[in-house]
Amino acid sequence: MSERTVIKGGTIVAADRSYSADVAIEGGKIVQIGTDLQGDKLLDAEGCYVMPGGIDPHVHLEMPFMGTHSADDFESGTRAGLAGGTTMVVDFCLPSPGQSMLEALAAWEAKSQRACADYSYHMAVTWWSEQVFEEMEEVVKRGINSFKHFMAYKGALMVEDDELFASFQRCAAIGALPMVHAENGDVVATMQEKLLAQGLTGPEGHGMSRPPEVEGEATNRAIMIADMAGVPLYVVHTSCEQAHEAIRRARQKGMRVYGEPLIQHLVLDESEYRNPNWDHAAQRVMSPPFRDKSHQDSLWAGLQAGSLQVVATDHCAFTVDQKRFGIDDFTKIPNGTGGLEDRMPVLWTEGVNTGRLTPNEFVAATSTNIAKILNIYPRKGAIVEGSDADLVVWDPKKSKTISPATQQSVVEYNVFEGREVTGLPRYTLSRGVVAVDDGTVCATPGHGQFVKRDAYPEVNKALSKWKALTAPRQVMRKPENMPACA
Ligand code: DUC
Ligand code: ZN
Ligand code: ZN
Ligand code: ZN
Repeated sequence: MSERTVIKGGTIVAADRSYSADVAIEGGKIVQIGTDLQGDKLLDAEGCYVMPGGIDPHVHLEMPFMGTHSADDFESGTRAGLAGGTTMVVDFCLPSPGQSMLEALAAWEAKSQRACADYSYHMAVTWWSEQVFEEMEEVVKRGINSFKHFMAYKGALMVEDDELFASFQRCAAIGALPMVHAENGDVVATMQEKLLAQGLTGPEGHGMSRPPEVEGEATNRAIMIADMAGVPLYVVHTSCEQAHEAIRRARQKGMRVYGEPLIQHLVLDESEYRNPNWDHAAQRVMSPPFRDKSHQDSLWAGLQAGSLQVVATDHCAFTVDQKRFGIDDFTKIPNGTGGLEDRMPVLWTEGVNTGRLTPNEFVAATSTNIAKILNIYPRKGAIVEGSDADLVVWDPKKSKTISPATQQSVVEYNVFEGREVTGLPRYTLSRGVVAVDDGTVCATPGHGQFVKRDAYPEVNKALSKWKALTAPRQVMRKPENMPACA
């Protein structure tokens, strides 16, 4: 018989309620929840919350991008996640324009072999053709039920509106969820050119070239196109009120639109780009850029009201030297920041400890809502018998100051550096195996497994077809049959 681990004396915090109970684990699964449980191995959760492990729905590990590769790979990335209580990541498989999705998928599978925690992929639609149309169905069969579209990065990853519409309709037909990076890529490209022509080459130009209007417009456009295709929509890295407003309005009309703020946008603002130290500013360059503080209030309000559902990181870390590719031209600074290790401690500190979120809402935003939206609930995101034992024993009193010296990411800096956080894992368990023990990461490369995410069930598909375009039902009348005008 397999070893039985029992997490003892904690308070279970689920998305819907909190209660005191022990949790017994065997064979990587939760097998019993109750009081006074016994086991071969006991983990003390006295004074702690026992929560579903975090799921980060948006990371880029070892991704070829802007002439380089993001610096954290599946090993360092998942280690970072585990250190901060995140037990699953969803990466983006990114075919280069013209490349087969299945070929790109094979490359991603090879890169994922050293993952320390479970993982899944979203597939990016970076170009459009008959082949892409055909391959999308095969991708879903392989357990990837979401497709990401870039509305920005003109001349590289960006897709046009006709391609978006075609792909969204395809998603509707095969039971997949479309996602968008919503920024108007044409406007961004024009603004970049203008700023560079004026001699503005520093990182402050990054934010100026991508104002909130650029994101609000693209978010609204994607929502309307999804509505016409009759498919739900997931908007990644919602960073501003303009985008949030479009999502709020759509939801109020009954559309299934999901919004994903990043932990970076919740707590960091545009003043970072005016730091006189070039490296400091460039290290914060990501898209969408950091906004002024008023947008943070909007994002927090969205999490409280439920108009925004999940918190992610878009973890896409680059080293100091990689960032310096853009020393003479801000458009060449690789876009991206880290955050995998810090998402949960920072959200707990700034959300729960300030009273903005309840512990249950924290669990919903970091795990349960994500599992539901991505169709892996209750295998992930839940503490119920039969679920994977991806768990975090969370010590709400444990503190640290965030520092690159102690982080798992391979980059030399951290955008949250110097921030004090209170609320950290005592233990993180990946399918029942202790991967973090009081700050020490003891994760095993290769332990992580691919999590298949099935196509959405018929009932969800039917519910989402609120305005799907259908063929006209009425046959055109011949002139001789037409009734006279009144
Ligand atoms: N934005 C980033 O900052 N990095 C990766 C991709 C993206 O859209
Ligand atoms: Zn993006
Ligand atoms: Zn600095
Ligand atoms: Zn991203």
